Amino acid sequence: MPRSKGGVVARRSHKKVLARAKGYFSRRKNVFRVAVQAVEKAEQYQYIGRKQKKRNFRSLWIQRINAGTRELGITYGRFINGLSKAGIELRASFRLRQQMSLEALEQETLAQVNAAADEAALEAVRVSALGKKGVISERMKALGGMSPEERKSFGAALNLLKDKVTEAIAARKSVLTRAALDARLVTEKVDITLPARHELRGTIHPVNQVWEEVVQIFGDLGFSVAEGPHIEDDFHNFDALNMPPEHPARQEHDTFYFNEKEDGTRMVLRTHTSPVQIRTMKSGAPPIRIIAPGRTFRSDSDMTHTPMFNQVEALVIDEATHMGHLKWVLHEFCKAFFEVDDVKMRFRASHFPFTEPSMEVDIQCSWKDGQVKIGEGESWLEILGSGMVHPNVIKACGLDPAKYQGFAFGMGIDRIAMLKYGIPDLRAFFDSDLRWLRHYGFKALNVPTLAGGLS
Ligand code: 2U9
Repeated sequence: MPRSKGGVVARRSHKKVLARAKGYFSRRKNVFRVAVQAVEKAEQYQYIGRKQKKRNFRSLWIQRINAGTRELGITYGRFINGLSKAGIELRASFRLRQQMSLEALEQETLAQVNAAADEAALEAVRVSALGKKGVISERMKALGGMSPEERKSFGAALNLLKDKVTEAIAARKSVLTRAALDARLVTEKVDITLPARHELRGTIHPVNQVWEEVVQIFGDLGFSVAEGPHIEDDFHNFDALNMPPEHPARQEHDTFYFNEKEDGTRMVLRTHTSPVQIRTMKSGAPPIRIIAPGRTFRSDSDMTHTPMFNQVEALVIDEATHMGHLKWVLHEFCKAFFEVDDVKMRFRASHFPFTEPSMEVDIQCSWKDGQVKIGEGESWLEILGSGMVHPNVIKACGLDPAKYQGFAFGMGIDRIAMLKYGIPDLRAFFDSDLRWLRHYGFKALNVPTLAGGLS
């Protein structure tokens, strides 16, 4: 580096030299000589390239501060903030230095972005630049310790840099994503000659299938579907149905009762769907023409009884309904359900508290090789109970039995499913055995309709 024109001052008075070489206070000759040398050396460093040297020195200084603050576990930004809080001013030239180094930072970061070979590498570059502790983010943090003017200019440059880097990352990302996809398309091939994988489909449970069939048939006969709660009170499950407290069906061992409430009453798991008809009669005026399919519960378990079973009951109430209507509806139902042209039916006198007269209904069948066939032969099979609704029941629902009368019947959905589809053991219905379900189940899309066929 060329020396400044000033050069070494050749001769000066002792005093002047000593004043320049602070600290050398002595008259001794050799001390004076050392002082002269010190002054000479100091003045030799008045280079023309002093500014550049200063810049280099400050750059080094920034790096050292950075390294030092990181070692202490604090960020550069916090350090600068701390200085500012402590009232220590940093010279503007130092800030200028920071601003100038953004260009280098930009070049370096963009080079890294473009050199990223895959998405993971690109993400690493993004984190190191824009992540929480990334170089750009750290500089952002340092803005807090600057004067408003410095913050304005340095902040604007920093934001510009951030935008450039973000854009470059996005552009590189789309290139890399496309390249990754292309690479996958080259290596991954779909072998369309492979046989299709067998799809395991569930089946419709026979109870649901029969339920739908029954709804279809009665829907066609003009009935609508009514539903009600599984947990009932005594009135809807027993009292309104003309079942006095001493009736055997109300006994503890036949019925699932809940614990007593504070008022001494207790709820019950409905033992039949009849409460649904009671609720329908109470809430709407006749004519009534409903079926009530649903779950019912009784404390019973053997080959033909399960504690939960499904029933469908029907109720028709009008001013002139009679037993002829009941017989016709049941005959139509049996023909449609068992899919036969005709079937003989037998009405046997019986007793139910809620109907008077009451009848159990049998249908004609034949037995061959242990298999039952409906609509032929000389045998009879009981399939349901029925009757004309008891006047006490009509009265309990707020209707006048002198004006309204009707019929009702009930049957087990599970039972008629067993009969129609030759299923021997009722208990298997509720075992959830997949082999059983696959064997007796129905295809999901074969929805039963009268037009398309029930089964
Ligand atoms: C109201 C009035 C009368 C419904 C009826 C039967 C006869 C009957 C059983 C068949 C087999 C139930 O599933 S099963 O155990 N049902 O025998 N049910 S008459 O009578 C009613 C219902 C509601 C208001």
